[in-house]
Amino acid sequence: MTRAFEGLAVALVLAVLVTGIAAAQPASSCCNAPGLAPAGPQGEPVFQDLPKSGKKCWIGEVNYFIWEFDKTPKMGTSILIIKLYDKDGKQVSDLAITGSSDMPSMRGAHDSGEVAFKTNKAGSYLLPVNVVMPGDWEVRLTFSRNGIVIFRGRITFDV
Ligand SMILES: [Cu+2]
Repeated sequence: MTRAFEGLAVALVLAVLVTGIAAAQPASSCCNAPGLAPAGPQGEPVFQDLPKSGKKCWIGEVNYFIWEFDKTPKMGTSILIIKLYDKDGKQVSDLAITGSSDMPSMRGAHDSGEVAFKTNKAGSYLLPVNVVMPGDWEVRLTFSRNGIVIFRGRITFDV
């Protein structure tokens, strides 16, 4: 086999692998990615739309979580609460979660930056979200295990 031909063969195998991964992970699907955090065409992180408050969001097959606000978000500070569970339904807190809030329609104007959730005694994750203007809001969530991002999702709401 010539060197050029070997290179082509490797490229083909890689293309098949990448296509296979992409097919298994439709960008529109939520919470069933098998522990992978997909990236967009430029390598930018992709935040999957999360189901409604109170619904299970699976992270691969190992964990799921449920999100809710302490009260319906309005002007001022609301607390975003995430309860993380293992596959058997036992509440756990062994992942690191960060959140960043902003208004998608005026991206960057109220960007909170990436802030780590804190856990309370019960092991629930808490993040204050500061709503400073009526309109469309988004919180982007990043879940990591041992410093490696395993899931990204986004919550949207209107105030
Ligand atoms: Cu605004």
